[in-house]
Amino acid sequence: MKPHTLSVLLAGLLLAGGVHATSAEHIHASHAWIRMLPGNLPAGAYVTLENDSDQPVTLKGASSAAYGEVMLHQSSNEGGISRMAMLDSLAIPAHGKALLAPASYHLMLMKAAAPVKPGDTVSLTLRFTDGSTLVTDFIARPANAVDDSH
Ligand SMILES: [Cu+2]
Repeated sequence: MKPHTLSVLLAGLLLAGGVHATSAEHIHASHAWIRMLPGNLPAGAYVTLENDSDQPVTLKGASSAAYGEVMLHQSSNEGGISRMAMLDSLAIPAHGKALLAPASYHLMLMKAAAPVKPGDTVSLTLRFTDGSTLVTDFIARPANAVDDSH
């Protein structure tokens, strides 16, 4: 088989794969965790994202088999009133990092497919505007868990 034939075959296989986006090898996730809240309250997911590349990378959202809806939010506190706003995207600077942490940026997890307990691992697929994705395991922690990412 000529090398050319092989590459055409591979291209065909990749196309057949369809939905498989490239894995974001330039992004590294650490300290990924979820703060569980009682009842059906939405849970916040937190993670540190580091960008190894020379280009800024933009997180545009995430999805998970465990949750029907995942939204990118930013918490703020104005005059003692805490608010959450939806964000379209969050930039991770070249050779820099973005911190998703309590009282700041987070992924809001809604419509749990099944109850998630502290200690469970939930896989989230982070999506970036360059089309790449990063599958990351988040550890579920109780509501009173403290942020240890610093
Ligand atoms: Cu939120």
